[in-house]
Amino acid sequence: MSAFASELANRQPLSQQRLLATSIPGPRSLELMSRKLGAVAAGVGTTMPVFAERAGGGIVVDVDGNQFIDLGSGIAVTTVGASAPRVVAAVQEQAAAFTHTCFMVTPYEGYVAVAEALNRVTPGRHPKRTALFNSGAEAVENAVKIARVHTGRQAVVVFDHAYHGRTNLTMAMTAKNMPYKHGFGPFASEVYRAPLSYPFRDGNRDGVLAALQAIDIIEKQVGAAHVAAVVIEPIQGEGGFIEPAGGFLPALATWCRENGAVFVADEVQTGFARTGDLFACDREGVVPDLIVTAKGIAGGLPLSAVTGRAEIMDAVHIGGLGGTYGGNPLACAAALAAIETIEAEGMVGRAREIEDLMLARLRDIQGRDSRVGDVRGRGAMIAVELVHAGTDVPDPELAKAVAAASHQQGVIVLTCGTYGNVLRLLPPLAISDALLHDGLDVLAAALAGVR
Ligand code: PLZ
Repeated sequence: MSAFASELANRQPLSQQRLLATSIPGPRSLELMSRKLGAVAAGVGTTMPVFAERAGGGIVVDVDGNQFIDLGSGIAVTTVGASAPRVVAAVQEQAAAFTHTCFMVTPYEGYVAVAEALNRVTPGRHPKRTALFNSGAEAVENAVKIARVHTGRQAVVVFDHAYHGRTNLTMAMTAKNMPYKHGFGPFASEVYRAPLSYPFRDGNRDGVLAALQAIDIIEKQVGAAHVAAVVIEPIQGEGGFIEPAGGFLPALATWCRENGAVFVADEVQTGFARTGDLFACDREGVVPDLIVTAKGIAGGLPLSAVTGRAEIMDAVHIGGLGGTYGGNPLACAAALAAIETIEAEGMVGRAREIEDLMLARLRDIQGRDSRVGDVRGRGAMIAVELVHAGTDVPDPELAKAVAAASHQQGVIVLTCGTYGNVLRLLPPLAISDALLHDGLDVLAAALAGVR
């Protein structure tokens, strides 16, 4: 064992409690932040004012020894926990064997094993194939490439409030201008936007009706014969944790099947037990033609995938898909360990327990505070939409103030939403109930403290 490996083995497990050792940010974080300002491009922002040193379970420790409750999972990535034991061991072993050969040059088993695992666990029992990439955006782009070749069509339909990434094609697919698109045009063509079912704001709980409205726009403004793919997040992430009304997704999937379009589920944020199902599509039994995954797939290592019907995936000519790092061996080892962890630790069930705990606490707060317009979400993907008291007018300043106050008290919480007025809770599934309660106490106090 190397000195470093034995040091790691001897490390104390992280104590699972919130701890404020200094003011937030502490002196070492302040120093690092000033170095960041001098060295890192200004366009790369940070949510928290502190720098991380260690993380595990439901805790992130900063460089000043403060321990934060993690209600963000690095934006829904460390679902199995940061430094989950199986992931750490698998990556260490793989790093010692080889770090890279390039699958397109000298293939290796890990990539194939991840493809087999994804073909097994994603919705639908039909023959499937998988291709691996590095980021969510890259996988979304590849899903579009595959759908275009398979259909011989060009149009891509996306939805209001959608988020699909920051590359040129995915910026076009993303709805929100600031900060994602502002000044970065021109954007890719043949991307069309349809209305989304957003029960809190459109007041319509009939998902089939909402789907018919979207389909009407698709047929009238794009033309069914031109649609290569309909790409949708089953529960929207950055757009505000918007869960479409029941029936919306199945109706769209059916329309795609009847009209020769490829139905693509972007499960980059919702995948891998996050929503209390292995995939969010599972809840209504929707079987997407292609499913895009990333984030929770590999316990924090960069990996993404497109998985789908063999006849669609295999439509692309040899050499048409790839990339230097796609399916990097360390990331593949991590993914196999993360999937094993989710299955062995019963993490789908754990996500449902977290849902029950968080929804009960948040609905209680909602009952006492008319600035909480909506509490929604599934599993460990729960949102609080904040509004001006008693109205449905978004209150982004309140969301910002509550998040900042929570950060000061040692809780990592993120905001999202087209209007920036949604607090989103995305704890790792490895978090304890005690930490969740403590984190929600802090959140409740922060909300009560901002008037
Ligand atoms: N599709 C549904 O949620 C990434 C973005 C954070 P990448 N969401 C976090 C930020 O501000 O950049 C995301 C997603 C959905 C695609 C993506 C893109 O995934 O791995 O960030 O490229």
